[in-house]
Order: sequence, then structure tokens, then C-alpha cells
Amino acid sequence: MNTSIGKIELCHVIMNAAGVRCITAEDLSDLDNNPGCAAVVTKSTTLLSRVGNEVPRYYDTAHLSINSSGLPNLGYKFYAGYPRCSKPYIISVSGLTTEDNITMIKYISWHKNVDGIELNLSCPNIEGKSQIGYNFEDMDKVLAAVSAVISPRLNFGIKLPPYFDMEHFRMAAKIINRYPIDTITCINSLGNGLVIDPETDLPRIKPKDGYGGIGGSVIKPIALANVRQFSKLTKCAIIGCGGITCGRDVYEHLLCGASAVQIGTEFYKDSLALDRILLEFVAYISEKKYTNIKQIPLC
Ligand code: RRO
Repeated sequence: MNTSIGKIELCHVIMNAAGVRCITAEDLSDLDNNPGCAAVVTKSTTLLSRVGNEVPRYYDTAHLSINSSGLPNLGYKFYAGYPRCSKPYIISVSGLTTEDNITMIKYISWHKNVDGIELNLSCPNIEGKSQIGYNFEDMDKVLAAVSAVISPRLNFGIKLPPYFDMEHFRMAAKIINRYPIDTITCINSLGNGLVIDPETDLPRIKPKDGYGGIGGSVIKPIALANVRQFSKLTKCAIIGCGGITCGRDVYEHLLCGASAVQIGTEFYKDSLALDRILLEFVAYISEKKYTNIKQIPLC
């Protein structure tokens, strides 16, 4: 069930979403040894290491998660220097400024152990910073600056926030189509949701007065709509992300035009989820008599 996403060949369609079980060397080594994970994606990295926001900063129910992790990571030099993985290695980059993104991507471009960058244009959880993907002028400027420095050897990926308006899909795609972007990961969590505990009368998480990014199965329809739109409006390979809990959800993302998927909340809840979902996906498409994911139609 091999696939390709831009310049990267994968042995199957599933990988971790940036942020989940991918901060430390031990996390990365576990992902490298996990057959359910076709590529290793790091936590979004910044110029300097960060401890992240105050806790509790994560909460989940059967249907949703909320997080305000606040970019806890070990700094870009740690991820750039991580030894060669046995599978494709993608560094998620989330600079606090465009200059930070340029510094990190120039440095990473020299490292042959890295196969791709996933430029995060959609972190919802930094106090005082808005999501770049929601400001089209800023998004255009960042993409122009990064396109000028990224090595053409690297897969150039971006991770978008969810859009909800047809004109916004068109505006984002028009900008993306000006740059040599290989892959789009859609979507990041739905920014600035609020989950309340009616027992304590307080928000479930502490940072930012309880506001955080929403993930989990409730976001699947939004994710599928974004995957479908960007697969229509751009030539980029699409990595679907959002609401995947079982093999059939993977199939739905592929029906909408994804070439691979990332799994966040379900993998956070269960370290064995990727393997299980891969087995379910393979069984599901075998039942449908597909031998190759290219045979899966578009919805
Ligand atoms: O670290 C986070 O709080 C975080 C990031 Br960078 C992101 O891109 N998406 C998210 O839900 N949380």
C-alpha cells in the first residue's frame, strides 16, 4: 500500500501528526520503530527550546480533544541533528517570526538526514500570535521568504488551519499556487475552542483562559472538506489530518483526495493506534478489492 507525497515515497499511508509523541529522542526512535508509522514527523520546532504552556494543557473525551501545548520542543538544532531514520524524516517548523523560520529552514536544508519540512502556518496556541494561515498577506510573505531559502532537495510542505468559507479556500490556494510547495497537510486543530467542566464551573485546560485547539472525531467533516478543496484547487499532494479513529476514516480522507494521512488525537490516546488503524484500512480496502491506493476514486 505504498504512496508518495511530493518528493517523498512512503511504504504506506499513515504517519503521526506533528505534536503527538514526537518531542524527545525516545519519541522519535519509537516512531521510527513503529510499523504503523510510515514517516517520522517531529513536534513543531522553534529557534530555542520551549517548555510550553502551563498544565493542564490537554483534555479529551470520546469525541474531541482540546490542547494548548504552547510549542514545547527541544529547539531546531536537536531535530536537525537527530540521526538518520529508517524511514522519511519530516521536521515541523513553527518559528515565532519569519526570520526564525528562515534561520531554521536554511540550517535544516544542509542536513542530509532530513527529507522534508512541514511549515506550520496554523499554531493556535501562542499568546499574542495569530495563525498565519488566517492572514493571507502574511502567509504570502512567509511563503515567498521560505521558498527563497529552502533546499530543492527537501519536500516543502505546509500545514494549514481549517477554512470554512469557499472564498477563503480560493484565496489560500491562489497564494499556495505561486510557490514550489509539494505537500499540504490539512487540517491543524480548530483554533480557540473552549471545553468547560460543569462540575468545577471552570475550563478543562488552564492556558489562555481555557481556549485551545480542538481535535478528535468531531472535526472530521471539516478536515474532509479542506482536503477535498485543496486537492481540487492546487497541484500539491494532500496529507489529510483530522478526526481519524479507524481504517474507514483513512479511506474517507483518500476519497477526498489525500495521498496519505496523519493521526493526532487517537494516537495521543493510544500508542498502538497507528498499527491498528493501518490493519483496519488494509482490511477495508481489500474487501473493496483494491490492490493499490491509486485505484481509490475521488468522491
Ligand atoms: O503546541 C501547540 O500548542 C500546538 C501547535 Br504548535 C499546533 O500546531 N497545533 C496545536 O493544536 N497545538
